[in-house]
Amino acid sequence: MSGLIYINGEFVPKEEAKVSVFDHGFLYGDGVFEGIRAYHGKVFKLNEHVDRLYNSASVICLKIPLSKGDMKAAILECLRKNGLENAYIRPIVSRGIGDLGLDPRKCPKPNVIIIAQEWGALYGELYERGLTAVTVGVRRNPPECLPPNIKSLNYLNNILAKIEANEKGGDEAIMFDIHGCVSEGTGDNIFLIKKGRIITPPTINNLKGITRAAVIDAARKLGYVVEEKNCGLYDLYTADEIFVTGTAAEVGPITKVDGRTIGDGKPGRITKQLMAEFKKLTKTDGTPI
Ligand code: PXG
Repeated sequence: MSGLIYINGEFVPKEEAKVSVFDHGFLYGDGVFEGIRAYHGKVFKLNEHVDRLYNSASVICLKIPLSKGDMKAAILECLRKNGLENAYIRPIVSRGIGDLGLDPRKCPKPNVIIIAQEWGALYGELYERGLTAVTVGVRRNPPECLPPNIKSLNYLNNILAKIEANEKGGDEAIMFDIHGCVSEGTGDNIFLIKKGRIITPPTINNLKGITRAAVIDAARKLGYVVEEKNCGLYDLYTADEIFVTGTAAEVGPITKVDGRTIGDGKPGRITKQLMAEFKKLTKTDGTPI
């Protein structure tokens, strides 16, 4: 059986998986979600993703009507029901049905949805060649307005950046915060390497990426120095290597930024080592389905 979607405790065929037009997730982007992967019959970093989902929900005062344990069980059940071993999993919790006013108090019952489907490598042959990135004018939401740590259903900030990158012919956008510090990509965190040291922005201005944390951990275990510090446009242009990390992107090498060649224009040595290390982790780690 394939194409079964979990909605509020039931599994329904995807053609019948529907939510109301009065759901505030649809009307206002009021809700949270996660993007998780399963590799080789195991869910990668399941606990971390479920923790982040509940943290995102708690910041927007959304009470998920399921315990974390039940949420994990539902995710695993969704994979089993769909016969998936390598998959992308998207749990979504929306504010639920309300009226045409934005007040969340009018929404008594959140909707909990889990979609699971097969998914391959996001960037295809670009893992060998390297991605072309472009910096964009649109700035990442400052924490004072909407903390970028919340994985919310409102991705317009990132979508504006993606539109700009598409216009400029980039595979991915690099966003800055309002102070001119590098923030992240539209759906991934960013790392620079300079003279053998690995640098990534602190998570005040970006999503606390789970792949980011796994890669930092792996790099430190390999003996690399990893620094979490702010960097700017100059640091990008003069980096020896750049890569992005994300559940979708995995570890993706960037070989060009705004037309400047990074390093020798090929995925760098340390980047390739971390790509291999990450692949190893996805083979060995995870919660069995
Ligand atoms: N920053 C942002 C803004 C993201 O959306 C990441 C960083 C990386 O976080 P993780 O925890 O995944 O390492 C993300 C994650 C999609 C898709 O549909 C996007 C993400 C994950 C999965 C799918 O484009 N973004």
